[in-house]
Amino acid sequence: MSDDLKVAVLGVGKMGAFHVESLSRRTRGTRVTVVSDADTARATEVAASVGARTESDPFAAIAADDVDAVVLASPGAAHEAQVLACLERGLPVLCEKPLTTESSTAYDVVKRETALGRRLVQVGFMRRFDHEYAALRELIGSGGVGAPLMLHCTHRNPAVPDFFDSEFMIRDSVVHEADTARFLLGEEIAAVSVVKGAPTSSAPTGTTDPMLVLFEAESGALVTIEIFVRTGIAYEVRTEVVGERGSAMIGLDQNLVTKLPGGRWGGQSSPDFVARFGQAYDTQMQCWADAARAGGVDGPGTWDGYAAAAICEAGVAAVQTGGRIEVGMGGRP
Ligand code: ISE
Repeated sequence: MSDDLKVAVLGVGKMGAFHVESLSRRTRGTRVTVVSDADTARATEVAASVGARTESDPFAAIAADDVDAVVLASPGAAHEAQVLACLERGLPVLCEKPLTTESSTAYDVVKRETALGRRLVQVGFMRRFDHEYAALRELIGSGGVGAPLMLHCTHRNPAVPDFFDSEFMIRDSVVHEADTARFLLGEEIAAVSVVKGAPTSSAPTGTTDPMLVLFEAESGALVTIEIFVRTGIAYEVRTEVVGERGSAMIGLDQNLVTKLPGGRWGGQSSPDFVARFGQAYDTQMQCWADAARAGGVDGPGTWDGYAAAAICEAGVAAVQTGGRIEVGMGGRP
């Protein structure tokens, strides 16, 4: 107990509250000591559920003596200053995406961490810890399908709030496909195009949902992404790789398939991303906590957060202009 990693969780909306539970009940060697949220009643409720204290100022939480490491699930606009404060204090941090809201500020974070000479920031691209994605990467890396030529990604949410417009769909949802593509292909994305089709009738005026996004990787490999966040059905995330010598697919919801009286046959789809990626979130947390106890991090880092931000910026420009936008990335500092 006394050797537990003492963690502050900043932001306890849906994701932050999930992380508090994970750190308190499912992760070995961790304890949530401090919870902070602009909604103080919410912070008090979540903190009380795990015996933590609250701190209204997130920077006071980062500076506190009873904090060894920080999980950031605060709004994206708050990340830059909070991550920099963690770097300043030398604290390992797990930062939910986005690393920062602009690629220029994400690059500043990359430079600041590089100047420190040690990796302290992990970005919450949890799919990398999902066993299906890990298996697909292993297959591709071992040459199991030959050279990968195409990825086909399907990304569907059952419902989202009205503020989720076409640009937000890129920044909040397609961002995962940006990291997935880089993770699976092992290379950078060079250009992004977006084709807007007929919107579903439940999309607010001015929002094109669904859209088709195309990434061109540096090697020329192509990544197609169907992004559709108001299907009204279920949370569905599938990825297929097509290589020179075979193809492979993940995300088929094939956990339990039943045959029941009355000729009913079928399985159960996931209602949301926490249900679909619960294992990945918990595995991510355990890996991060183990590395944080040793003073570092082990997973996607600031460079990955920066690359995803640059790809999304190109994606947003593609939504706005209808053109093919090259991804502008600086070199590694
Ligand atoms: C949400 O914010 C997530 O991060 C989920 O993983 C993603 O699938 C969903 O589309 C986003 O809205």
